[in-house]
Amino acid sequence: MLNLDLFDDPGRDTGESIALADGALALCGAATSIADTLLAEIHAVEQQAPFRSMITPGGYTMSVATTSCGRFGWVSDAHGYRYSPLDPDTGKPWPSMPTVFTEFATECAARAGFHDFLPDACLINRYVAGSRLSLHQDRNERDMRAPIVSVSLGLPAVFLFGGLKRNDPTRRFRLSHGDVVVWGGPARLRFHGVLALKDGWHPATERCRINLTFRKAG
Ligand code: MD3
Ligand code: FE
Repeated sequence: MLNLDLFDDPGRDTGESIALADGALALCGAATSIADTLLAEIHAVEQQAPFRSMITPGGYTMSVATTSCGRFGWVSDAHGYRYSPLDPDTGKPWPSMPTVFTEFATECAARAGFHDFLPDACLINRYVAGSRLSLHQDRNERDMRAPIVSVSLGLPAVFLFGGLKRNDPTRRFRLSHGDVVVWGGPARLRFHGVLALKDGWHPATERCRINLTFRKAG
């Protein structure tokens, strides 16, 4: 995790926690040792619920490919963004949330002061070179008191972190393999996005980046 507003700080290393803002805590490298386990579970999920590029309400095809697991999955189409208990591509429920996902998300949330976080949705985003996520808020979850826990795997990305209004200034952070960020409280509704992924190769994911976001959707 590197704040791109600052010069490189060799002190920012695995095991450190960095407050990015009030309510946003980065746990640097917290998922590194569990990454291969998480990736094996992601491969099992995608056998049942393949990655696909959703259509935005504005009619654009997303450059990020998504799938989900858990009681609810995130879907987007001409009607809007929402959570659904069924995968629209298969007509079946989303794959269940692997126990290791739930336990890891609960533990990370607790480290940030959010105790008893029990996610019921895990959105899995897959980026290839050029994939990006434009500035948005996550506001389709029912209970805004619950945080979102994000886990970055594979190639690094530049994350844009704005304010509560779309035109507020943004800061940039590099999210690297194994970085976990817990977003809650006053940070929960801040605008954020991801710049276009640069081409590269990572031993864990080869030419892509995968981001998990654990949510309480229902
Ligand atoms: C800040 N995903 O799926 S994770 C998303 O890297 C999403 O794929 C990005 O934004 C990704 O909605 C960013 C970091 C993140 C997730 C949720 C947030 C940051 C957040 C919610 C509120 C504030
Ligand atoms: Fe988001």
